[in-house]
Amino acid sequence: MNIASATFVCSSQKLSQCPTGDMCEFAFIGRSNVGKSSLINMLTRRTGLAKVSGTPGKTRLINHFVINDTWALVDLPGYGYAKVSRRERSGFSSLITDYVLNREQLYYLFVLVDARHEPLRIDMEFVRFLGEHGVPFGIVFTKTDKLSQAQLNRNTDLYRRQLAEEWEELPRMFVISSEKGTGRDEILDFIENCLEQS
Ligand SMILES: Nc1nc2c(ncn2[C@@H]2O[C@H](COP(=O)(O)OP(=O)(O)OP(=O)(O)O)[C@@H](O)[C@H]2O)c(=O)[nH]1
Ligand SMILES: [Mg+2]
Repeated sequence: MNIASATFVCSSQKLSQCPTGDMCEFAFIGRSNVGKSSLINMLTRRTGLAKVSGTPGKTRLINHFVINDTWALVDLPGYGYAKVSRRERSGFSSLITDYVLNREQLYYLFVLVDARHEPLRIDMEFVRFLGEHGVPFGIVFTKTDKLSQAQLNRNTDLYRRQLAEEWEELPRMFVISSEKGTGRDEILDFIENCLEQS
C-alpha cells in the first residue's frame, strides 16, 4: 500500500476526546520503550511524525494519525513503565483499557513485544486480557536488528509455545525492525486487506 499522506490529528487524554467519525483504526500497544512510535514513523516513512525517545514513558496520550485521508494509525501510551504509580504499573491504565475495550473504530490492535526477551509476564497478561474480551490483535516482534536470526527464532518459538498453552489458534505474528524497515510490507499489506474487508 502506498502511503500518500500521513497527518497528525490530535492527542487525547481520554476516550471521549478521541476523533469522532467512522475511520477504521489500527492501534499500537506494548511496554514503554518497545518501539510503538518508531513503528508508526517507519510505516509512514515520516521521521518525527510520532515522538520517539530513548527514555520510556514518552507517549502519555492517545495519538491519532490519519493515513491517505481514509484510515487511522493510533499510537498508545506504553504499559509497565517503572516510574508511574505502582497501581498503573501492575495493571493497565484506564486510558489504555478504556480505548481497547470501548473504542468502536478500533479494528485491530498490534501488540508489540521486544524480540530480545523471552515472553514477559506483563505482555502475556495483556494478551490474556485481550482474549478474555475478544479484542482482535496480532503480535509484533520489535528491534529484531539487535539480535541474530537464531536468537530471534528461539524467542518467537518460546512465545508460540507459551501462547499455545492458552490459545487454540495462535495470533498472527509480525517480525519487524523500525531501524532497518523490516516487516513494513507485511504490516501494510495486512492493513490493506483488513480495509478491503471492512
Ligand atoms: N535498534 C532499534 N531501536 C529501536 C527500534 N525501534 C525503536 N527503537 C528505539 O527504542 C527507543 C524507544 O522507541 P519508541 O518508539 O519511542 O518506543 P515507544 O514504545 O513509543 O515508547 P513509549 O512512548 O515511551 O511507550 C528509541 O530509542 C528508539 O530509537 C528498532 O527497530 N531497532
Ligand atoms: Mg511512544
